[in-house]
Amino acid sequence: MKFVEEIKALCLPDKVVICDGSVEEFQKITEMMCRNKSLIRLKREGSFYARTDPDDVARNEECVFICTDDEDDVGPTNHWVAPQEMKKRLHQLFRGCMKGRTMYVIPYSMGVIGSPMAKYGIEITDSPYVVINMHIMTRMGVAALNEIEKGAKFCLGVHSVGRPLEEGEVDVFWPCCDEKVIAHFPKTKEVWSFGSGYGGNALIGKKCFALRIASTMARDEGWMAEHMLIMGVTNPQGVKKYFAASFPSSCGKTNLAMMKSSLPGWDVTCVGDDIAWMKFDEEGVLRAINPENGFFGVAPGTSLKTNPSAMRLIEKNTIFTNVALSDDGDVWWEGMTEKPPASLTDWRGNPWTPESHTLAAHPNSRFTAPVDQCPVLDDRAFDPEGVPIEGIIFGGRRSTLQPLVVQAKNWQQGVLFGAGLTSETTAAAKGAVGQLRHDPFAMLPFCGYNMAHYFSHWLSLEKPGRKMPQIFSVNWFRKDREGKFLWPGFGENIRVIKWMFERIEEKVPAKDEAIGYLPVTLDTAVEKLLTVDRLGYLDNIQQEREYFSLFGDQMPKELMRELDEMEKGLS
Ligand code: OXD
Ligand code: MN
Repeated sequence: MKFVEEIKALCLPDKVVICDGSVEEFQKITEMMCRNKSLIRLKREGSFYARTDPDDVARNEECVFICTDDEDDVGPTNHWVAPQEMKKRLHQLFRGCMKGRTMYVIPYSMGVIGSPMAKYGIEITDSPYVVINMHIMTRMGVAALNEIEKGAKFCLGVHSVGRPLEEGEVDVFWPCCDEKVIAHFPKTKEVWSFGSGYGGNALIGKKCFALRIASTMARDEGWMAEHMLIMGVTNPQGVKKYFAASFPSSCGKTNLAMMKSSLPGWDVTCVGDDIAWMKFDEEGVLRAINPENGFFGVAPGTSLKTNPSAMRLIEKNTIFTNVALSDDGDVWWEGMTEKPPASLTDWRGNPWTPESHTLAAHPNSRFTAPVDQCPVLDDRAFDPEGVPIEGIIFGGRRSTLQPLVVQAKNWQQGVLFGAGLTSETTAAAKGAVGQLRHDPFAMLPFCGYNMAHYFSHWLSLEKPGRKMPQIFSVNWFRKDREGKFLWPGFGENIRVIKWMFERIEEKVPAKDEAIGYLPVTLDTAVEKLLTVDRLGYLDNIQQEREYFSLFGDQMPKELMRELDEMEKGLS
């Protein structure tokens, strides 16, 4: 592979390893990392612990660039740099950046190898942490390389932590660099990521390829690459429906995807928790796959109460990053147990006790665990044709206004639900937490092209003969005046899903409101969550208008008309 030679000549690593994806390879790298103290073997079977540099704990949205010939192609919500200019900067940054390190070449597949919906990638990295995470998160190694050698197209990712080692220099436990750049080239399907080892920045298969680059491919080829979980829901009669649900980062996708239903006879099974690739088949059915092979989940808040399946998922073969370490070589995080252990080592490596005034685990600490260990894995999770999606859910973290659940009256209104998604920011990205921001389709950090064109793409998917899924919006996060959550969430969310399921079957009535269809009643305790705050909504519409004006004349007229209709209905 000529490009490997070229990248080697640019980055000047000491050694090149072509990864085969084997268990032995995983063992060899983890052993080497344990020896050099960048990884700690845990008491849990086959599990490890990594601690990052305190400044490399989340996605760096400010450092993400989309490089296209025409600036209009990326729109006002992305950072644009001309390809030649970015390549010049990258060549300076990457020159000699792997000195003293090993350069790993990782061939991988997103999706089951051979699936008509699978796509291939090669990530070149100097981070062994990235290699062991890619082992879990993707289908990597010989089989993927075979497909590429047979001629399958692939996305090339070049990644460096950006910290060359001088002769004889001892490495730090988490090498990274203050200067970070994550540059995407949709035309050539290339990603160059420099300076960070954090998952969302460094595991190129995930956000960079499966969302940013894939969204541009989906636009060109008529499919969808979405920041969505995929779940199966079975009712007491044994009828199953699949839903895809879009929530911003760290808003409970993993919990919803593995939910333990509180309603007898209703069951949830998991296909994926973060990304969905979806395409209408010849019968007009929307088919979805989870392109990932692992979960890169947020640890804090995960417990036997909130997500018992996730707790079982991570019992073995899991990499934990930035959680707290217990004295007996296990892990802990806020929310795992009601009472914290008497003594821990925190995510920064300092001694910690319940009297400490700091968090033991970083709020964006993570677990990386294999999909096939999920105890509620759907029996069609690896179906190469994908599962049929009948419902699409949009949800944000909003303490006010947004009712518990609303059903869109038609596809167009549903697209407006997605476009108008706003949510309070979380620790998944660097920056302030808890600030309300527009996050259309939960894709603000992940859409690889002009968001207004993305809205048009969604609108264009509705075609005669297609079985369009029903679209819903939900909000589990409404609070009362005292700041207490009004809805119990977690396993109780099944009551909302049941309503959606039965709406799809046209079995339950609904209140017809300007903002969509609402449940007549779910149960008296939630009445407050099912009323429409007319004035609040009118104000919200103004804010949406203002936000959409950012896109100027690129904004699809249909969505603006939909907004006008809603406003008229509320006045
Ligand atoms: C993730 C994210 O890691 O959205 O999934 O940040
Ligand atoms: Mn995500």
